[in-house]
Amino acid sequence: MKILVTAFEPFGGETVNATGALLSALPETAAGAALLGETLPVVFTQAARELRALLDRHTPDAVLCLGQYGGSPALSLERVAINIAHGGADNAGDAPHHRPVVPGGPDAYFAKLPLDDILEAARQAGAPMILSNTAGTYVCNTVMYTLLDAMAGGASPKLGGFLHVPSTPAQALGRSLPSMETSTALRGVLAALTVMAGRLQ
Ligand code: PCA
Repeated sequence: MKILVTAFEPFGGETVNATGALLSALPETAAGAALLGETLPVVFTQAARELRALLDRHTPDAVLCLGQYGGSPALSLERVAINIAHGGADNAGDAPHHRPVVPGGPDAYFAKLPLDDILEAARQAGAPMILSNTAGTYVCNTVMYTLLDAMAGGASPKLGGFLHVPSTPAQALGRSLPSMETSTALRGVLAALTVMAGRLQ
């Protein structure tokens, strides 16, 4: 059993992405599932392309994509991805305006995750996690939409979804920005992965 976990490179002028430390801290397995860590670029088109290539290369049984959302004080488990790429310049200077992620694709996809079980597992692990009803319209939403579109088209994962994580305390220094210690965020990520691995058995 293999679970692909993706993180992102830094963006928005920052030197780190909170998901990078999480990826480095991941154990090799969770509840019997091998964990494969990969980092995606914060570039709309390239991130989508690389994610599809990773699905082909690793044929994972499940995928959990991680992204940083600096405005949230809690881990945010995303319910839905929409077929819109819209926002300020990505790391390659692309600033899409109301552009579909997949031309002709469905308006939205729901996460293929046991949301309630993951929220409860995070609560028991002592990691603040909420259910979010929007992953935004930036690169994270594009990656979540692309993942679920690939799954709808027959890609290998049986489970897949997205978790936004807050900034780290180091990123929030001197700013009025909520943050979460990586150790706390990691407990939430591992809770999610453990639930996912359990569902795959
Ligand atoms: N967060 C951005 C893109 C990369 C990341 O870590 C987002 O929320 O779309």
